[in-house]
Amino acid sequence: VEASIPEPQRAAWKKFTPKGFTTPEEFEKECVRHIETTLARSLYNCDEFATYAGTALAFRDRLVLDWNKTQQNQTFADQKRVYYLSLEFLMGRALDNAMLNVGMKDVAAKGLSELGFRMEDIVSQEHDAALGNGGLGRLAACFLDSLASLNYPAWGYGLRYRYGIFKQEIVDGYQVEVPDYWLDFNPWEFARHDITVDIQFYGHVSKYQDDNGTSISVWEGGEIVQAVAYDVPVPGYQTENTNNLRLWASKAASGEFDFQKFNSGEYESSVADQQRAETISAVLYPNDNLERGKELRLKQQYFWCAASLYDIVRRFKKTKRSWKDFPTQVAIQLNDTHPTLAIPELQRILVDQEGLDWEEAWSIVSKTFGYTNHTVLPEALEKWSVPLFQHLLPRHLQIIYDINLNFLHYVERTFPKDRDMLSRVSIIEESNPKMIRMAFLALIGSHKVNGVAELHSDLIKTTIFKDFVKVFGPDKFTNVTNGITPRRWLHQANPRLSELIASKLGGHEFLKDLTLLHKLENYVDDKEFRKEFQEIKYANKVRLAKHIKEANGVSVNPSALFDVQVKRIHEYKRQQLNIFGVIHRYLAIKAMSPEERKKLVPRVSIFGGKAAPGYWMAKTVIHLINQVGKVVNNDKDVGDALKVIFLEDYNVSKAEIITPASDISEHISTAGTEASGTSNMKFCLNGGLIIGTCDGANIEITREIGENNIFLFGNLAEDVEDLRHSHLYGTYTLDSSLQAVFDAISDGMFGDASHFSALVNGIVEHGDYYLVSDDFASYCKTQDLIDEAYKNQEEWWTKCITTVARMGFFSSDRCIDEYAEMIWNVEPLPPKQEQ
Ligand code: H53
Repeated sequence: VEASIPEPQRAAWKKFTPKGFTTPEEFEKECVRHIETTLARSLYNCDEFATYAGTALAFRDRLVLDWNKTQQNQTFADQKRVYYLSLEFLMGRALDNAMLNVGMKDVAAKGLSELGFRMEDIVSQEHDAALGNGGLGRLAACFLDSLASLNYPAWGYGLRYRYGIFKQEIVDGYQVEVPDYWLDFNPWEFARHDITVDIQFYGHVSKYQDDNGTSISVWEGGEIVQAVAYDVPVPGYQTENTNNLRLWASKAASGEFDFQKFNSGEYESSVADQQRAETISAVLYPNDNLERGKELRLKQQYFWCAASLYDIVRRFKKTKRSWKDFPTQVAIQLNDTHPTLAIPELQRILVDQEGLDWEEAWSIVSKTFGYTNHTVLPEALEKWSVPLFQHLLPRHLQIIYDINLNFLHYVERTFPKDRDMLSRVSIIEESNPKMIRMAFLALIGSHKVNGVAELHSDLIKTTIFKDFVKVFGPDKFTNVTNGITPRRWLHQANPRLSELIASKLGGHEFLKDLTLLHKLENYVDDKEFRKEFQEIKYANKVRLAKHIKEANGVSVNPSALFDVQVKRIHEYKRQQLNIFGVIHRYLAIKAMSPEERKKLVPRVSIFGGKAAPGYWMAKTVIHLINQVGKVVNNDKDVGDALKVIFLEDYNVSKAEIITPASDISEHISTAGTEASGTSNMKFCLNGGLIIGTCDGANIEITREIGENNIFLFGNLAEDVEDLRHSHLYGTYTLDSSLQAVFDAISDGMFGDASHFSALVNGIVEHGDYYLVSDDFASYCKTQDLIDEAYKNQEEWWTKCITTVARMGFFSSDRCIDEYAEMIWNVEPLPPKQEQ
């Protein structure tokens, strides 16, 4: 407020507020101006990248104007805001999205063509913002899009990693990781060097008496690292509303860059301190659904939570309200347990710094937070060792112990006869060393806990949080089934399909209310519509085939059935089941006569996905896929009947090419292990069918689209425990066709068999934890059904079109409205109309 322009000068100011472009000529003018002045390039020195930069800067100008207005509007409206804390935001590219959201892509395309460029080439110059691993990070990005599009006053808070998820190269069939330095040119962020927060680490806690004789705890000593804000505008679709994503970067605190050392010639060690501070936000940990308990990761978490909370509290304090209003003004959503430290941090701010008493503070804290659980996999549940935590965050450890003590007292009073209950629900696991169970802390400190699909939300109540349902009652737990943004995953990724739908539905309204898709059912039998729908799928497959040719050097037939499994490589997602199925198919083809082979539905099996660098088994699966591809793709007997492709470096922008081009996609996790899955939704929305297990959101997709339109197979979640038991203690005989696959591998058909022995032995000798052998026969049978179904093209397309028409439920707009109503209690804030 102090920095605002005095009233008498505002007229002059307003006269010059930029208005943005609306015609191709105006766009060209802005684009050329940026290329020539901002970038200092010229007509004689302007490649596609420079033109991308000019285009991005022209659109950025437009976004910034909307963004400024939105932020001002939010400040003046003074209503409840939501803060989405996520260590990952897998945003992908921004330009195409920005152009479509402001409705100016056609204008820009025209302008670019007049300048001598093709839109496609320009858009593909952009480096993906890959600040995430997989589903969890992409969900956060879809949520930001929906929050902005639905006009919610919402902020995202994350870390500004200098290196996003690594780039994957395939060398001799093996994954090699290459660092992803993505910040050379990033026009989408604004460094706010004036918005910084000092973050403390290490040190010790001292107790003092204040003037009234009450004892206060003071966290002293240790070291300070500075958090610097970088802001990214998040535009909504067809609304001026443009929200903020604030990412924190770490830097040595000004006092810490030791001038003493510097002047006394210890220049190097002084620079080393600087670098150590910057390390905190340097890299994204490349694990998906796996936590490794590294100190630097804990540092990242605290750094980000403390900076974000400081910011949120500072904004609240400006309203001059009383603390009891905090939960009515602020909703904070914890994306998984990664931001759980925000809970003890807010308690610390309120008690140690603002002087509230414990109970009052805790009542505020536990009304503010909501916690989303995304997994029941034991290896993914975060636990921090108490000694490590004590060293890094001594005051927070005390606070967690006090939270736990109060909680356990309550449990003891409520369940006096159940002694074991206390150790089961304690935040502290009595192991050696003791561990802090972050999911329990997140749950105890939140007013709502949600899972991400119905089955998963039921499972958390009967497994990992069973006792907490008894303690808090069932109403604390709820479900918000995941969703995806139709703007990126339909309109942007599949523009022709989006236009076809718009032509039938009378406009693009369905992109804001996806349930309108149901009207497409009226066109299921419309010849013209069906023809166009098929042509679009074919064109998308041709595009992918072209990409495969360029990237892998393999020609694939676009008329073949494209069978796609793209996602992180993980044993529970069972890419091994898929590749064993491919080998089984290959063996069958080899055993056929040439005549029989001609009758087959040709198939292209497409894989993509990264393995965590330390996840040896996942890397073995990648290696096997590539080895199988090498053999199959070069086998003259096979020809078009089967091709096996591993697409390197699967990421958001590749997903935008792959998703619209699939006929069948695979979502085949062991039942009960995939919390939701979201790519299943993307494929269906683009008119692809699914082969899947009864897991995650597949179940709800089936309910919506109908059992006839999905290929389900495999054992159910409720049977998994017994099956695992039977592997370990029963007499289990391996399915004979899977045995044949293993024999082919051990005969060396795909190279040195010893490379794959751990993979095979995990199934044959070590209990087959993911139940590959139990589901193999039904998987193969279902694949045969798919071939049969594909032969009946008329029915096939009916299934595809019906599927698209019934996907309305899976928009992330629906999720966000559910969170807003059930968990956050926030209302949209429509943009102010110009006077
Ligand atoms: O989160 C997705 C789910 C998916 C689940 C995924 C996920 C991660 O990507 C990383 C960690 C984690 O605990 C969960 O695996 O099933 O769709 C979004 O909810």
